[in-house]
Amino acid sequence: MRILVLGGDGYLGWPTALRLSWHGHDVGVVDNFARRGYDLEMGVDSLVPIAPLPRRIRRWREVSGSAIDAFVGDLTDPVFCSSVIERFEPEAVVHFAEQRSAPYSMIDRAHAVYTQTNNVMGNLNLLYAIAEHDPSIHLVKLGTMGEYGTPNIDIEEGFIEITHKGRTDVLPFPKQPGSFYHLSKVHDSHNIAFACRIWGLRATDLNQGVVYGQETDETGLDPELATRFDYDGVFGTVLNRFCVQAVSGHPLTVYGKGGQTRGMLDIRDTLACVELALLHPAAEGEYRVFNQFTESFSVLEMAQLVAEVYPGTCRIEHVADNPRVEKEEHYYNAAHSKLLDLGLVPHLLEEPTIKGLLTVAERYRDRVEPHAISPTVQWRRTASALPSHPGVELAEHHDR
Ligand code: NAD
Ligand code: USQ
Repeated sequence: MRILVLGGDGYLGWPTALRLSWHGHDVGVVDNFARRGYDLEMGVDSLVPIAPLPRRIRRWREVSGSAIDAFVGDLTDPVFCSSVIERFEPEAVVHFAEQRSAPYSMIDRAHAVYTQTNNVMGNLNLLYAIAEHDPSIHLVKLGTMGEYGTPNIDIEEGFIEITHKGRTDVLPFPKQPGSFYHLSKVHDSHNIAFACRIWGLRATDLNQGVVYGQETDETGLDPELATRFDYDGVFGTVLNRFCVQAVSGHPLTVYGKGGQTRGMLDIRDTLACVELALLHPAAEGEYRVFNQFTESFSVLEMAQLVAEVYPGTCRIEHVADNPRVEKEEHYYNAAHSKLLDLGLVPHLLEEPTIKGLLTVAERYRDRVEPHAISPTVQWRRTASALPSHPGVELAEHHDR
């Protein structure tokens, strides 16, 4: 299959491109290096060093004998977006290319506007490019479990049957996202569903949970094939952060009570889920939603797991003043059977996986910037919370 991976220089896009190439697909990657730019803005870097995209691609050709085409440009540029679809002629597009940090989107007005502009506009340009060049292209779009929020009822996979005043319909599951970033994904989902309905596009919206892990079969073949590993207070995701905190002697930062429960998955399962969606495409005109996670844990449970597995001293600290506005204790039961039905065999969060993550963190411990660990972005807009982040002034003036 000819597959274009948008965001193919990122944490998940790069290893996905390698996996698909390893499995014999013709792969192209698209990226504008925005993610590398956020590192410069934040004054941090991936814990695991990552090679520039051209070098990664060269190394992959040497290691695997397979070529990956690269297209450098911005999806918010409609001309670029359209020309990439026209030139590569993909049968499927995997769309990872968005600003994906909730805290980054909550820094201030400029970062919220940037996040929603980048994500919603890029996705909309892509829908037009597909509709205009080849509506049979299967769009596999990365959404997020955070679109649903934490309602006090079971979460279904995209849709819920509702009976209201004696009439029944199957409708999109209600969305209660918790950041301007998560909201951008809700807007994307609506736009994709609409494009499927009016233009007959085919799309799979993968509502993915929080990803952990860093190594995959293919990235492990050579250090220059490594994918990034974020641990900082803005881009680091919770379990990856806890492992880096453990090896650097920092208390594990559980925000508030720690009863926040999230769907989680191993990075290797991200690759498997995306490939399963590609191999079993949506039908013409179909907009379908898969909840892409394998297990649920509360934040405190994850901290306890890391503390139990880490061989040294490890302290859990409840950050009393949770920087986010979120429920710290809540009901959580989300369906996630569709990918299992397609054959997903999950990697579960067991001791060897946590040990593997701790080993990666230990290997690069000298690169940890202690100043980057604590959370810096406040969800609340109070006078005392401003200015919340060193990036604020620059971004306010330039509007990115
Ligand atoms: P990432 O930031 O590492 O990768 C995204 C890539 O897209 C980056 O390389 C960035 O430069 C590129 N990009 C961003 N905007 C672009 C644009 N306008 N044009 C071209 N390229 C652009 O993020 P990730 O962790 O790999 O996440 C990938 C996707 O998966 C995102 O859409 C994210 O919302 C979703 N997701 C991630 C997680 C997670 O835990 N990492 C969980 C659920 C969903
Ligand atoms: N948390 C802590 N301590 C920390 C970091 C986070 O307690 O040091 C808590 C947060 O308050 C939150 C939970 O852990 O309740 C998850 O936070 P996170 O930063 O790991 O994840 P989140 O902000 O939700 O975003 C990440 C990815 C995003 C993706 C999302 C999937 O960055 O791209 O969409 O996970 S989901 O959470 O299912 O929406």
